[in-house]
Amino acid sequence: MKIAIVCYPTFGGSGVVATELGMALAKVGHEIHFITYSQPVRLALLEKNIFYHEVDVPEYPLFKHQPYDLALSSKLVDTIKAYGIELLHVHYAIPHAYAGYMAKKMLKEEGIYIPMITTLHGTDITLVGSHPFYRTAVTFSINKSDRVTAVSESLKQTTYDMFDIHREIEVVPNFIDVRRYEERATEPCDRSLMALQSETIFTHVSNFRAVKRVEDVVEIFARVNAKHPSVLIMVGEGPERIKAERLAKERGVYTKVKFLGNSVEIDKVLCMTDIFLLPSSEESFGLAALEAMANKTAVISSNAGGLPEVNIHGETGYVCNVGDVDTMSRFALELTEDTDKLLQFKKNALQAAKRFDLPVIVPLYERLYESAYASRHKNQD
Ligand code: GMT
Repeated sequence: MKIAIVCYPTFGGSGVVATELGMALAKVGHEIHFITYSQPVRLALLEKNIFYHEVDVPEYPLFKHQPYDLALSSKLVDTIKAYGIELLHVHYAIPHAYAGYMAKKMLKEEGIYIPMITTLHGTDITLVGSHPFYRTAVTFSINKSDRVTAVSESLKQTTYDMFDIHREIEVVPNFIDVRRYEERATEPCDRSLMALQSETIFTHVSNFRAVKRVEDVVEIFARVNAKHPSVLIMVGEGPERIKAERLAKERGVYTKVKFLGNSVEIDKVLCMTDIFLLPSSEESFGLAALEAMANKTAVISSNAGGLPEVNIHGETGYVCNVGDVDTMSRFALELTEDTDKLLQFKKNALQAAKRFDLPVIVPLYERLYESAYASRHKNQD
């Protein structure tokens, strides 16, 4: 099938999922067209069946805000016609589902029927989409999509709770390619690059937005480190990084916290990690936790959103109430001191990650595409 994928190309879970999905679909013979404003960070362009079309938004002095959704819908129509694309999959409701709907309507005028799948990723619903300035258009474009998916049961329920949605939302979780991690397992994982033999390695990966609660990460680490010497690796960039650095200084652990920025070596970091910390106040799924688990890392997370669907309390790590730094620190210390349990949790983490393996999840999208395509003439209101 010829499929257009629209996503945010920058570092961030929704773009990563969309890119990995497109690359996996291309490998099994689908023709994939990424339509974004810059090249997605994880996209390998020189691969069979992969095409990339950049959306350009020309500047004009009259505009206070550049009309990206207008440029995107135009680009969608032109690309879909030029390449004979059969289906559109938009990731992140804002503004992609809205622009996609406009493209559909324009194409219909020319007798071209394009089904649109919208995948909801989290903040497009919980943070941005529910804002009163966006809510009406987000509700409309979700209701007008041919198929809607959410990345967890939790996000599906939240969407029904927050919006007036009168259509089916299917859950298709985030995924990882377990084989890729298993192949790499033979590569040496040099912990001595980051820590002493006796130290436990903690890691956090995110875009350092307020929802990630990066100060909780530093606080948990500082409390553990006071009793059991450890190292904390912080991967990512974002507005809250400065607060995390400040707290690390105040708590006297600055030299033990390594801020790596937007690293392209996340897997190398995760491979040497013992415990992954994700205390988010909102997390529709927690792809970062899943990637950590595939790297045999125990996870201490909050119970926000879909995290309890990924991290299994008492088996792959611990799940605690948002902001309960006391309990998270207690569990973290317990694992640093009980190496047998830590080892068991790390093994369990990989097993649990296999529930979300690529060969399990990607066919769910393919089935959805097939059924949407088969009924494309019916859903063109
Ligand atoms: O976590 C972020 O802030 C990035 C965000 C995104 O949209 O790029 O991630 C969201 O989508 C991911 C992929 O579906 C999920 O794994 C993340 O849990 C989700 N983030 C939040 O809900 C905060």
